Amino acid sequence: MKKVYTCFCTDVIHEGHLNLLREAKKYGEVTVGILSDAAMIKFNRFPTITLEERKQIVRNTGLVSAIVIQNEIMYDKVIAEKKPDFVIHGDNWCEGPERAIRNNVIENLKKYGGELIEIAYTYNENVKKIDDTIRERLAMPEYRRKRLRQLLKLCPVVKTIEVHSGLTGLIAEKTVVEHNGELDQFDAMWLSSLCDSTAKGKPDIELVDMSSRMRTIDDVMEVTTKPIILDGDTGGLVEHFVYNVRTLERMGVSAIIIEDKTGLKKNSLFGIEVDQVQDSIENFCNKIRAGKRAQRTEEFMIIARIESLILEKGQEDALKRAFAYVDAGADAIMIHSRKKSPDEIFTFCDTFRKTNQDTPIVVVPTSFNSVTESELAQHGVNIVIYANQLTRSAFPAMQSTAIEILKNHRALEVDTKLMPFQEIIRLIDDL
Ligand code: SPV
Ligand code: MG
Repeated sequence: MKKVYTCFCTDVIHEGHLNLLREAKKYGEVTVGILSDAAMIKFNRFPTITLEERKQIVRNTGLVSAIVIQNEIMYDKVIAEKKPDFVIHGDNWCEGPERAIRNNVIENLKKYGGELIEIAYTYNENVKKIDDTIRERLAMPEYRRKRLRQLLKLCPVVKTIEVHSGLTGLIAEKTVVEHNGELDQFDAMWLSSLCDSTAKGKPDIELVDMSSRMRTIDDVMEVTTKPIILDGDTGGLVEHFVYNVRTLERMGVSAIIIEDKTGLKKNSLFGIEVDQVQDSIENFCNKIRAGKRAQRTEEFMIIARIESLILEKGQEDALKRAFAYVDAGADAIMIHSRKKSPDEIFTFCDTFRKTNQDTPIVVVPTSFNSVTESELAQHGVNIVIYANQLTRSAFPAMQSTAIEILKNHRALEVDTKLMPFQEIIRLIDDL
């Protein structure tokens, strides 16, 4: 009997999968690899059912001889181990980043003369409906809210990108990159106060109020499924904060980060160039406690952001605050710095981790941007936020286009720098 292998990363078996398995059976004994959660989230959607359940739905088809777990996106290991005579796959992986997986399979099969069989992917109304239903499920508050905690268990670093509109949400949602034979995508979205304010032409001083921020969250949520971390500025008055926690939780936001400043908040990247007042440990702990008491699910996270290094109060103050905020119930801490070098962040993380190995640490490497995610992870960081780079790249591009049109009194000169309008139309999904 010849050996046939295929890998599934799906939460549902539809007629397309059944077609593929029936076809596979014609070639021999079929083994199905179930892609692990950690591998699946690198290029696909977050699973809505467990690995065990995914195994079960494949077993229930009655069409497979064996099921294995495939832990890596690329097939090197599984093909070396199983030496299948045939790998079978739908022909929908010839375009886009998944092409890298196809190339990898071809390379591996070539080593011993294995063969790739591609069958026409089943596109029809029913399959599309099933696909849409899963996508919609992922966008629902009860699925989205808990996702950050799930990611913290799955990923060495939760890679988070700034969003401030439906369009930037789509970029965070859909960008998958193939680089050096690996696929990757962002895990979560950061609703930055700086960029949300900037998009509205306003300063980052808590002037854009919570109702407006929630409007932005809603725009992002309409077109995405990934979890949202809200930049909650200072959290405002305790009496207001508790209401906002409930609302955000109900909307399906996963976490709010509040910073330990009081009075007129200014952006941290100004540091001590402007007047900024740090809150007392006691007041800020009261705010954290009140927020934790107000929330209704176990899933929502309140993350305490420590501004001691920004305000040049030193490591000791930062650490004292970190431990106090964790004791008050903070689900994670964020430590911020505006130094070019990541050294003060490393020192803080290393010292904090000597006492506390569990509380997630969040960082925003805007100034210390030479540091890599894996270096940060080695120092115990769990969430890395790219807090403003989308806004900072879009603004100069738009400004230069405006200048060129004004200079030339027509738009021809800028055309080569623009996304073709056929593409921008296709960016938005049809219902
Ligand atoms: C933001 O993105 O609004 C932040 C991060 O709060 S920072 O701008 O670095 O303060
Ligand atoms: Mg902010």
